Amino acid sequence: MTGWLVFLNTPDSLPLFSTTKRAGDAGWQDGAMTSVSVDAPESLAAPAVVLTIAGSEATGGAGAQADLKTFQELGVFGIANLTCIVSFNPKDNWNHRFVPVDQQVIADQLEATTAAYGRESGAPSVLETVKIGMLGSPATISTVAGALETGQFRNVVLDPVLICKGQEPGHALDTDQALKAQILPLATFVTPNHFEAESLSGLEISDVESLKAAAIRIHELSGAAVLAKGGVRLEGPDAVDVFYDGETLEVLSAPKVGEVAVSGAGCSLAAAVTAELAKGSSPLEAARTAKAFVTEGIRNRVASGAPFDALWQGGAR
Ligand code: PXL
Repeated sequence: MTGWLVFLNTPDSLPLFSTTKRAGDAGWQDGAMTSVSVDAPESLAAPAVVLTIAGSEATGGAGAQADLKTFQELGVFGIANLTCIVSFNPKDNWNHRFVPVDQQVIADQLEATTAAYGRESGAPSVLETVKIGMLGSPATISTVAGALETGQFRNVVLDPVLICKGQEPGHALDTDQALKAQILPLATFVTPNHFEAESLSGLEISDVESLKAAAIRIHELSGAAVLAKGGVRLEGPDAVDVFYDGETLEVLSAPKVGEVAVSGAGCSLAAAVTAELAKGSSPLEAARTAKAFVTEGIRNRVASGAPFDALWQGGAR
């Protein structure tokens, strides 16, 4: 097969390499481009393709940015469709400034992604695994639920972001209720933190036994595999999470790294589960790998001028 090295007509642009596009393909006839034929391998292994439907968090610790970095580290091709933009406010105690993306723009992103990588797209690696992060409003929840209801996704990993670090609980009850009613039943894997596990299960969680009870309850409510995170919230030397999928109940435990939650840990955990499921792991294997990935990311966390550290996805390298 022949590939094409393409140079844009700007002196300092980098060469772009494609093994699948040919000079005559639509979009490659622009007079601003010149192309040179080079040899390319006969076939390239197509990486698994995954999508995150999530918010942007401007400082790069959480949200879609954390998801994409996790996907890249774990060897899958990551796509992000943005639902909102969060900019912490350093002049107001680093509280969240939240701007939703227009519903039509969310729908447009989903349409483009499905056309490029969905079941009907002809892509060598079909997009069947999606992670749902921060949705932020009932309107966005309805738009995203509509996309999930088309049945194009085999794995739907839900990080049920009910509240971000620093936010007051219960600030947006209508959003929380819409998430429980419309998205939770469509999930195949859910990763609630301590607060979210209490909210979804209706149970108080104070130790490993109550975390197990909550994981079982959330599985009963959703039918999904559950990875309920005790994190730094439960007392003791270890960060303890509970996995339950209706058959296997397993406590995943790793020594705590500090006593303060790190930004992006929840996003990266769910993104790592997503990547591993897309590569063919079982839910339990995906949970174990994700826990190890996040533990290393926290161990190698990144400090900044913000009053919280960010997980480093390269920590496991
Ligand atoms: O960590 C939860 C989270 C998810 N997504 C976005 C966020 C946050 C927390 O700040 O901003 C976009």
